[in-house]
Amino acid sequence: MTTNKHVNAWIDEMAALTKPDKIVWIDGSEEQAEQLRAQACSTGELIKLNQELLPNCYLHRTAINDVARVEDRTFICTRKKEDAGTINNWMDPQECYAKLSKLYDGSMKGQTMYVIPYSMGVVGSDFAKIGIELTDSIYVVLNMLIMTRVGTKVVDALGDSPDFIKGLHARADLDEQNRYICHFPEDNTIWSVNSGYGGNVLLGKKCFALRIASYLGRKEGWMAEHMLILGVEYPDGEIKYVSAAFPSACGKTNLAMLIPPEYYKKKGYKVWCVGDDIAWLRVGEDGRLWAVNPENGFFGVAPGTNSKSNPNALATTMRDTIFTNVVHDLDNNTVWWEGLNDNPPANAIDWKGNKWDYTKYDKKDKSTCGAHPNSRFTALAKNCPCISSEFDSLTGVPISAIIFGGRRAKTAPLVYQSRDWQHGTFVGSIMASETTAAAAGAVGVVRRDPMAMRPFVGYDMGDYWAHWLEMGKKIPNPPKIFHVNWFRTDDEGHFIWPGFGDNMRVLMWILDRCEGKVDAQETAIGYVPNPEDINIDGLDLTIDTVKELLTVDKESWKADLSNIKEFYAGIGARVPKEMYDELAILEANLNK
Ligand code: GTP
Ligand code: SPV
Ligand code: MN
Repeated sequence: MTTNKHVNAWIDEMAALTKPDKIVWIDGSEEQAEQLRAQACSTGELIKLNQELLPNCYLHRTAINDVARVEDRTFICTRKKEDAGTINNWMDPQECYAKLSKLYDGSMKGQTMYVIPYSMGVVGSDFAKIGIELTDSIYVVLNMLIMTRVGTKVVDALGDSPDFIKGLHARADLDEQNRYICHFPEDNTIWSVNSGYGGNVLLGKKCFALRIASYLGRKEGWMAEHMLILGVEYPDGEIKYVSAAFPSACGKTNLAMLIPPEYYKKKGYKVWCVGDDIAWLRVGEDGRLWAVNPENGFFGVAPGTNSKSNPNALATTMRDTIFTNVVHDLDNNTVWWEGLNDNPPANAIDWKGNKWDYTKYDKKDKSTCGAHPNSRFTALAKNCPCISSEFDSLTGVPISAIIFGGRRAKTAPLVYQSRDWQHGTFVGSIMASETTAAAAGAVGVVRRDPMAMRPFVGYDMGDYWAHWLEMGKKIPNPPKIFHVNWFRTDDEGHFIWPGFGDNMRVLMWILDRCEGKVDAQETAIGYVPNPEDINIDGLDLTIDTVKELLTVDKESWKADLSNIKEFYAGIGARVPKEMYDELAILEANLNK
């Protein structure tokens, strides 16, 4: 398929190691994809769903021990340990290659190795970067065909260049004890073995577009971030764009596709989705920060997605979609998940492949769920009703505001604004959130997740903050930086803020602030809205509740300080001095 000697030599070497019976190039054609779907259905790897109700949709179930990213088995392999930083797991590259080579050795015997040439970003654009993933999994091939731009056009764009990211994936035995997701940023290489799940194996996504790309971005002067991108269209047709970083399963897909509340809809406001998970950002010639979404589809959380919470996401999944680990409704050969509606199927198979009795389903006991809490849909961006006309733009979109956020039951107010870029970087650095099912491990524990990049930064976290500060100096007209929290709860543990589409009310305050159209109160942590400036027209919510949502409780912030200090100390020597300066300002403000 190519005469590129770098590509061919590498494939030969990987094939000699994994020993597949056959090597098949993925050309991006519909004929080939269709043939692979048929093959996967014949072996049970995929289940073809009701083609009238869900055209070109399929269901896949992963191994029971393989349902989420595995952060404790994810490694950054730099020659110097310090360069991987204290937050990342590290292995010496040579040691790691040797260790994983044993696991890969002969792992594709009797199987086919698929070669997936893909581009992150529009093929041939200045933003785009090319990867090649080798895999023994048709499921991975079919997901990559949705999530990235794949095929002959990518091979042509690469030409004879050695500039591509080499990804090797083998399912091997799906052995948890020997599962490894390893990154070699100094060699442009990713090795993944013993998993068949999402972020562990779709190597263009977290592995390349965040871990490797964040490393490249620092070297080359741009940023790779765990951010959605959306555009708010005003009644006069002008569109303003924001990007937002929330940790995994904290609302990026939902915000990116939000439907405006009646109040705004009637006036003619619209919201357009550019991306739901990853943004690559560069300084434009006009001195603003410009963003593209390097992906081609959405790998979204299924549970909780319904016609009220996220109708656009639901509509996107009605065709050309692969569902993973959701409930199979046998009566009409469709899918179901918790939070889709109140009619769980009576005749159903759960995510583990067992008969599922919905009458035993108890909302409070996750082990009775029919769909895994981290079950997902892989859907094409172009099928999204609110996809932005700039989705395929070569230059991206100009960003007015960057928004950080997390799941905090108390402490963080509904929204606040940082004083400037440096303070905004600090606000990102102290982000914290309750953990979710997107990663293996305990759920609901508060942990620091700076810029939502804790699991995804490909180098030292202190250096990463320094890069943010550096970038701030290079953007003559930088976005303003905000922090939001949709997840404050009352004493009974109910969310106070309605969230979802109503988050637009907060976005409008943010955009008004960017244009200096609205005042704010200066508090210890930054600027907080005057309660009457959050539009609650049509909401079943009083101004007092808004006041409550906006309170900055100094005592709980003070309690957070010691945790922040510990966290900074753990990151170590490379935390920039400016971050400690900001910490000192926060402490002084809280003690005033
Ligand atoms: P990743 O794909 O893992 O990066 O997740 P994400 O950040 O895209 O999160 P997503 O939008 O899929 O939301 C995850 C969960 O949070 C879902 O169960 C949603 O229903 C819930 N959620 C999203 N937005 C809101 C909100 O505004 N309020 C509340 N209460 N829940 C929300
Ligand atoms: C996340 O966990 O942030 C995801 C899903 O977007 S995964 O692709 O598995 O990383
Ligand atoms: Mn994500």
